[in-house]
Parts: sequence; structure tokens; C-alpha cells
Amino acid sequence: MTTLDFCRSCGGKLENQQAEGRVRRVCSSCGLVAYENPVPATAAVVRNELGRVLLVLRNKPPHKGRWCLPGGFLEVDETPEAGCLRELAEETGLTGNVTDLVGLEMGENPQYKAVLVVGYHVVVTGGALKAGDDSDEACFFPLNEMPPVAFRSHRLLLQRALRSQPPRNKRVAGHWGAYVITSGDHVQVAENACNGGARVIQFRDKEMSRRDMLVIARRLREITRRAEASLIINDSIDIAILSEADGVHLGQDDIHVRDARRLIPEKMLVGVSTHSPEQAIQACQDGADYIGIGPVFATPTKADYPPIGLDTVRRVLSENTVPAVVIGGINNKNLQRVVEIGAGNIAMVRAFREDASEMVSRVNEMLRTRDAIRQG
Ligand code: 3NM
Repeated sequence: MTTLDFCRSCGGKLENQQAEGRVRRVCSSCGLVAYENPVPATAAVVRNELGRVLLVLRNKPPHKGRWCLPGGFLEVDETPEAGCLRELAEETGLTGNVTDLVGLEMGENPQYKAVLVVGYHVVVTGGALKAGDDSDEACFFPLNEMPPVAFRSHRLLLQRALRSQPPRNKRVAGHWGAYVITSGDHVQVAENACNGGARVIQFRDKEMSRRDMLVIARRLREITRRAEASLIINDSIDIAILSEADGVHLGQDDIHVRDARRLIPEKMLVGVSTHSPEQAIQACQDGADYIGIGPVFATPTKADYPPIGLDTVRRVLSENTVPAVVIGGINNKNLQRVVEIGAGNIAMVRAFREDASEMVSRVNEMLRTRDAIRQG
């Protein structure tokens, strides 16, 4: 940055002088101090219905060829909100409304030395996505596939924005206790389970038509929403999306977690069934929010799968990095043994068919008692 030579008020020569505690450029004729301030700019944090974040590819320095938030310098006669929306329209073709302040961050700039960036949450109200002005491309990115973002201020604003706007209905995976998988009369099982305090319901039906499944999934959504329980849909990503479920549960033969995330809302959980320690490690590495591990005991519900036993499950529970749901052949008789190996989530199909309310209460009570004893 070059130093200022002439006074903006009278045109007199500026010189270095001690003023207000530091050396500043001061006019030798009229005495006006030429303050050096950060230049105000704005940036828009725009997320689409899938939770993806809008970035633009810069076509000029600084950081030409890198992605950043839409935004830019304020004009002298506009408010920060108006400047932000103008820049958004110029660079992305989208119109929007400011919904909230994200915050303010300072950034360095080779020409202007310091830039003060005001970040806003913006919702899109119209327009068509088309890059323009300073940007060559404009694109919504899933959070797990974001390119490196240019400008420290933009990175900090993005971090703040993602922290201050937590996904609305994302439940924390793995703090459930009894994990109820519905079968038979799905609605009745879910209602009973929620009455017993279930915090998660998985809708699983291998025979039902997909059209009927969607009808039932939507009813389960109402029930679980009322009970503030999570709803997970087994196998079917489309039904999970359409029923606004909290998660989808995938088997080893279903599409990969990475591919599922390209379709589902960012807030949606992905669980993966695993049947060995190796598969469990792989699912964690692939980015599953939680895993199922089993079958711990032989079960007619999944007859083709050999039981892996309590010791193997215990190993997975102690080694794995994401929450696990223990499953397979669990019933009243062996439940205590599953609790004793430290399971935090226990899934059953048949055992919830009869009296889900009673069974959910029993499982959760056993887990609470164990944890209270362990914590002394
Ligand atoms: N998944 P029940 S075992 C649906 O190991 C399912 O991933 C399993 O049914 C796995 O509680 C299983 O009736 C069946 O034994 C569990």
C-alpha cells in the first residue's frame, strides 16, 4: 500500500507526525489527520434447502482462481445489508433477503491493508444461479466437499455462520438408549414406543410398496415429532427425504455414505449396518454418523447373517469412533448381557412388537442404572 501524500480536505502536504498516541499522516497546512481505517466490505452466507453453501470462484486478484463467499466492498451511499444483496446479485444472479447478522471479521488486503467484513445470513428469494462480475463460477457446495475458502475473514464468518445456525432438527446420533425398529403394525409400535419414552424409531419394512411406505413414514414422522424422537428410515433415501426424517440407515449393499450425502439434507444422519470390526472401522472412515453392529446373537429376522457374539461387539464398542447401536437376536433373556458389555444403544425388532412401551422403559431403565453405578 502506498502512503498518502496530500490532504483530502485542503490539498496540503501530509507528513508523519505523532498524533493521538501513534505516528500518523497529518496535513502540514490545515492539521487534519488522515486516519487509515479498514475498508468496509460485506459477505453473504447463503445455504440452500440441502444445507449447501454458496461460493463464488474469483476471477481477479487477490486470490484469483479461488473460491470465497459472495460479497464485496460497500459503496459510500449504501447500507451494509443493501451492499451485501447487491454483491450477491452481481456475482451469483440470485436475489435474497438478509435474515441475520453472522458477525464482523477483519482481513488483510494487499491494496487496502485491512478490510472489515460484515457477514450476513441471506435467504434466496429469486433469480437464477449465474456467475457474474468478479466471479467466474457460482455453486452450492455440500459442507463435506467444500473447496479451500480464500480470505481469512470469509473462513471465520463461515465458521461462525455454521455454528450459529445449527441444523434445525439434527439429533445427536447415539444418545438414544432403546433403538426401536418397527415391524408389523408400524404405527402402533411407534406410538407405543414413544409412550414408553423412545428417543428413536427406525421404520423398516422389506415388503411394503414404496408408495405405502411413504404414507406410513409420514405418519411416523408426526408421531415422532410430537414425542421429540428421531425418525430413521431404513434403506430408502427417497422416503427419508420425502418424510423429512432425521436419518437414513444403510446396509452394506446399499449406496455408499458419500453418495447418500450428495442427495440428503446436510442435517440428516446416516447410519450404516456393520457385521465385523473391519466393516465398523470402514463405516467410521466413510463418515457414518453412527453404526449398527451385529447380529450379536442368531436371529430369524436376519437369518443369513451369522452371529458375531458379545466379545466382538465389545471390541467394536471400545475401538470405534462413532456411536454404535447393538443389534440382532436381543431379547428379555439376554438383554442384561448386552447392557453389561457397555452398549449405549440397543436395537430390536421382534422384542418391540408385543409391548413396545414396556420394553423401551425396561431397556432405558437398565441403561440408566448401569451408568449410574459406573459413575459411582
Ligand atoms: N439388522 P431382532 S440384525 C435388522 O446385524 C437387523 O445389522 C441386523 O431383529 C444387523 O431384534 C437385525 O428381531 C434383526 O433379532 C434384528
